[in-house]
Amino acid sequence: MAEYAFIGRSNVGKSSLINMLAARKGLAKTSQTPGKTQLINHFLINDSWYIVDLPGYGYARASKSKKADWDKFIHTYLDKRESLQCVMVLIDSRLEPQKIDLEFCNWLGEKGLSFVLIFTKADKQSGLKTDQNIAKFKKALSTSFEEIPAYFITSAETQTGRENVLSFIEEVNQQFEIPRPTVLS
Ligand SMILES: Nc1nc2c(ncn2[C@@H]2O[C@H](COP(=O)(O)OP(=O)(O)OP(=O)(O)O)[C@@H](O)[C@H]2O)c(=O)[nH]1
Ligand SMILES: [Mg+2]
Repeated sequence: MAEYAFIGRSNVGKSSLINMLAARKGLAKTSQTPGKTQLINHFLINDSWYIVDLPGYGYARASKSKKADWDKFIHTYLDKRESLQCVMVLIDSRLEPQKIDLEFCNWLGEKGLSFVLIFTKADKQSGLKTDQNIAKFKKALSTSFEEIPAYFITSAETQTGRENVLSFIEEVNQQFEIPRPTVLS
């Protein structure tokens, strides 16, 4: 089945967004403390597609070897997973462009992986501030991308963006073809 990976800096709101999209509060475990999600967790939605919750990157208190383990584990998953349709990159809408997020987008671009941007926690500041930060992020990405990927503005608190993200996933699902095993003649 088609799957969509939700990824971003630790504490950006991945698990909260997943719960908001699935309309199930305790589905993915959330926490005020960064580093909550430690594994690749699959959640089956409508018996037809998967949301994938991943551990956050850039967790400042993780040891160097733990960070390296994370990189290997997640990069391998993203690079090799055939049913992965799109990487949903979560960016904190309150912040100016962060190097770690730009680097991660560049890595996805180098690997030729499809991704969209999701600007989270939009309830935390004015719409104007959110728009300014998005404009800056797009500008920073434009130095390495010819085309800027689609983006969404969300809030797990107010449910902003829920319909838009789900419609996007539904559209991609329509195009998903189940890989068929090759029959040897
Ligand atoms: N106000 C507000 N708070 C949010 C929103 N999304 C997440 N939070 C809060 O941000 C904190 C982190 O949320 P999580 O969903 O656990 O973040 P995560 O990205 O899954 O974190 P890790 O699993 O540690 O990488 C929690 O205290 C959430 O309540 C949002 O849209 N609005
Ligand atoms: Mg999490």
